[in-house]
Amino acid sequence: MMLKIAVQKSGRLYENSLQLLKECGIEINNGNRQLKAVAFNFPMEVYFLRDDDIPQYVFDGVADVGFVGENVVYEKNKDIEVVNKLSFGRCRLSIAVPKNMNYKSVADLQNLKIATSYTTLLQNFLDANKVNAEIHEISGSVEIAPGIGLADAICDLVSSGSTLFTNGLKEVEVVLKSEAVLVANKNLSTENKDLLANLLMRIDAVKTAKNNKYILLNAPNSQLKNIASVLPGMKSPTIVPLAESGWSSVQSVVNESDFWEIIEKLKSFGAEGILVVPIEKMIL
Ligand code: PRT
Ligand code: ZN
Repeated sequence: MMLKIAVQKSGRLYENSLQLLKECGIEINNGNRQLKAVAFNFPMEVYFLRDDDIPQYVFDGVADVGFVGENVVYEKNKDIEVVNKLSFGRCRLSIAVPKNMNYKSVADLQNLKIATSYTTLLQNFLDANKVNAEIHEISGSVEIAPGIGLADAICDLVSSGSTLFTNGLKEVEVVLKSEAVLVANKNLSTENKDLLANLLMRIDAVKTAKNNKYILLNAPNSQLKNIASVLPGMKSPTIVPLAESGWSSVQSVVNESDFWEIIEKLKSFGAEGILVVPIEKMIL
């Protein structure tokens, strides 16, 4: 039994997809860029495809699962399952207009001609906002359409916004926020469901580890109660006496999001020699 996974063959998702598999302990040799590769140490076969084709291949069962952007998943609208968000490939599908246009609300799009490669998502957005506009489908270089008189506005992916800026456009509506996701066929065999569960457990361990840091510090024993109160740890902090009497070493795990706030409090309670270490895997 093999779990067949579809990965973008080149482009913005390629590196991160292979990196994630690697961090999950799954090694693939794609040195000479074949279309298909077998993992050394996990029953997995990797298919390298154009991202646009991945939803269809997963729907047909040619691939069991795949890494692809939500923008592609929802545009293609195949009956497949989104099983996990992957925290890379973040972008948004947005509507942009020439920067000198006096744009006040979505009603200003009425009767405009909008160029996009995302006709389904754009049509749904316009319908939801009761706007009538002409959708002009183009497959690439959407951002130049207003400049050459092909359209009045565009609907395209944006990340930093610099492409819009250099083309004299401004972002006015967000149609969809997107990141890379793991999609799966809805009729997997029992064996492949088990392999997918194993893969998901590994992905979660990698993601959780990235959101947490291991912290070690020295603290005066008189302050241990205060210090323990701000350190959650997996269960509770580990406290070990130091050779120097009256002092202890405290070890714990803290979340990235409240990291600096915790450091401030620890310092105010007299913590010294604070070390912060990345975590490779974290299984809760
Ligand atoms: O050959 P293939 O069809 O597989 O690749 P592709 O050219 O269709 O896709 P690719 O590699 O460009 O993008 C793959 C996926 O990456 C997309 O489907 C998104 O899910 C995600 N992603 C994240 C992006 C961006 N950020 C992004 N900025 N995809 C495209 N862009 C483009 C955008 O279209 C525009 O041209 O980058 C430009 C805007 O970037 P900024 O930084 O100037 O705003
Ligand atoms: Zn594509």
